[in-house]
Amino acid sequence: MNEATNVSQAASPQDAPDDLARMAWLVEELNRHIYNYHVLDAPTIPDAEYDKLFRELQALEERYPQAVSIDSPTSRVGAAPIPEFSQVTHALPMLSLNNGFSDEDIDNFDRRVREGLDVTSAAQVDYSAELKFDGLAISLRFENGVFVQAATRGDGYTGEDVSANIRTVRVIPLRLHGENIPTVLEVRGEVLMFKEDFARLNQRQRDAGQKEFANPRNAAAGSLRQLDARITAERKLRFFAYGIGVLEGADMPATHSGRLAWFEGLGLPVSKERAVVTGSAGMLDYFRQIGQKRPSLPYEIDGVVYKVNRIADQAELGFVSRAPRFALAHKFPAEEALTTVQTIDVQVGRTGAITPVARLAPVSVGGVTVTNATLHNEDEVRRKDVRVGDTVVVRRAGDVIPEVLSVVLERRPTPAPPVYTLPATCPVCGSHVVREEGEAVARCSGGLSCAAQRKEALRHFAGRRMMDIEGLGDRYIDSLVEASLVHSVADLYRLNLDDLLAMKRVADERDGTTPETVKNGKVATKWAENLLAAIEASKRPPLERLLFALGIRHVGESTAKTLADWLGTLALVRRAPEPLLRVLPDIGGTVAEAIADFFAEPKNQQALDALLAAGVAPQGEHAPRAALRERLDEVALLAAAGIPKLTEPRARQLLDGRTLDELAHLRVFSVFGLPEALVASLEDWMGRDGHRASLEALGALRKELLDQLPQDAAGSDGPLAGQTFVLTGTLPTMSRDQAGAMIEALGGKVSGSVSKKTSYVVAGAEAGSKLAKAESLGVTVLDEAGLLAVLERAGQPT
Ligand code: 5U1
Repeated sequence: MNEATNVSQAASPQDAPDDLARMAWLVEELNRHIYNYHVLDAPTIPDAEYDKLFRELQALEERYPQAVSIDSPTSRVGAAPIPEFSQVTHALPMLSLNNGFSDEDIDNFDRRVREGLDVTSAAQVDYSAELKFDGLAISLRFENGVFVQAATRGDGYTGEDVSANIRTVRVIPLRLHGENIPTVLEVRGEVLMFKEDFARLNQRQRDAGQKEFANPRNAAAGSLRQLDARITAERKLRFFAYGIGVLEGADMPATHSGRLAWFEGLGLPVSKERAVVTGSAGMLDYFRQIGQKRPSLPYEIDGVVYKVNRIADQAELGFVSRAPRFALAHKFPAEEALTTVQTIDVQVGRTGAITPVARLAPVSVGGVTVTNATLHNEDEVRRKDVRVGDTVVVRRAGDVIPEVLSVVLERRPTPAPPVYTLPATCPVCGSHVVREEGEAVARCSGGLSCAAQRKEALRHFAGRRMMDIEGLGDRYIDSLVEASLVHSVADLYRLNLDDLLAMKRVADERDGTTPETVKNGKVATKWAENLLAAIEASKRPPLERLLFALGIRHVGESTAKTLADWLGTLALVRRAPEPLLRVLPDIGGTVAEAIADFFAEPKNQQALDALLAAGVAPQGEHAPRAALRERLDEVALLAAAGIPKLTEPRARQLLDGRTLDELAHLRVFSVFGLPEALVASLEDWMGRDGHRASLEALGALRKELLDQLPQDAAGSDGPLAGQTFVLTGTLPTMSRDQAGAMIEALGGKVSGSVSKKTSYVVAGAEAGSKLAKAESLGVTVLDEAGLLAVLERAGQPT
């Protein structure tokens, strides 16, 4: 160890103020030259002179290791290799963008924006128009102007810490320029590789007999995700900034275009190919101009991005699911290529959906080798008449699964191959394949007895946005199912160390991957202990994640959230009848039916009971939202009961002071002045499948809920009547839903957007634009403790 050498060589900084001043000057000077050279493309000193200054700084840093500056350019050569990337939770999620492809999509986007902003039909909206870089999204964090961390996008919520790699990217400043530096700034943007740097890298790879990269995007990703940052330092990566995550301690321009210009002033690279355009005509014009320029750009783009330019308007429009309503990616048409179909297989999905897949002679489509393409469903195969042996056009759009577009009939072999038909039985479990009337999709009827469906259900259940069981990847899931160790999701919670070790032994033997150490009698157990710990740690999910994890058809993250938010407990969700589900916001007929069908299936209820018995318990359950009271209107519930021809006005006419319970006992419907067809429909419906009993049960559940809920949700009653709260960010001990339920229980109202009329904004960690808006409007901001104090004062026992 050369610690002793270091000590003897190192000088004390206090003894050499001139050296220290020189070091500081060199750091600043060299960083300025790096910026001029890499960002402005306008070098101001010869390379040899730069190298001389750099070596001088290196020598001084060796002498004064305690005085090495955090933004020293010597740190850009790459740190020593690390064993793995650590995880970074994004303070604000890194969202994705909705896509548009046609002129009509852009017109519709503009129309939705204008409607959302209540802009009159004649008025136009300004948009910031930018390039959609074909690279990797990244978040850079600067504290007091100094670069401290870089994280990949990951799943949008958690990414990987690639700080050491990003340090090597010369165009990224290690210290921001200028005055008015924020205390915290998270810059979002794209890391990419220019076409000429990509060509040079592939030449080097060829010369070294190493694998070439398929395209600049893959090269950029492969270079950034190097555990040895010295390799990243050898690859020329670039960066363009396009957005802001967290910002503290500085004012920002009120338009997106202003912010991009502000970024430039801070020394961050921003593409010059940007513009502020007006209305959909302006957007389409920009798209065409960029389309023409695209081949001559030094980097690859896959479209352009439009963002509503006024930040206040962006805040007003907000987000839907994981994408902003104020932005749209306008993608260039997908790339296409010709190849032949070698065979057609089928895949079995989580819900048993059978998808025909064409296995193709490998072909490069836009730089990526494609060997499989989806044929969607049987009707699509028939419509396109795809047959084994055909020459077909395949299309790849971004990271979407490639698809077969059409058949080149002139090249069909003779004699013509037979027309494709879907297999009658599931290739995995042998159960019948059934296709219900009116459905495009055929399904394996094996349910969870089909290993393919079990595996897919487990994959979904364990996924990061569901139960988040780290380490339970595809290979282990396949092996657990194949070894019959796991039949249902609850079985995961009964696994022990011996099960996992046995499973791995079988998997390794099957794949021929048994490690030498195992052959010599040594068995590694750490991975299995970690996996068991991860399974254990997944037992307390928020209710919405558990609901999403169950894999109910049509229930994505946002529906799961609505169910958890409005109904509050698993017990209520699992017994909620379809009409009750239908009156919840954003839950339509198909979704409500799918949820009710799922819970009507005894096997699913048993699987859920088994999960609870295994110790899985949703966190943060709470009483139903007080606002549910307004939705429990008997007319709305009856109209949502699925009685053919029964509209809401007719339901009102029919009820006319009666309760649902009374209605369920009526025998004659011809006396209410209803149209004949409706009377027939009512009589028919009431006579079937226990409908009367379900109506009765709906009436009883309605009464039960009304008894539990506070009298007035929106607040003419209760101590918080007339007060509106907005909840934002993560509260330390309770979920936003729980907090909302407590507010509503006292007659307060919970709203999603901040206005001058908002009484309080309750802000937790990582609160975003709502907090900023509250501050700008002078609305009182509370933390969790402040909220509890308000509730206590209002009479809530906390
Ligand atoms: N130019 C640009 N690319 N891009 C990608 N802007 C931009 N903004 C993005 C993404 C994902 O997202 C925010 C609008 C959420």
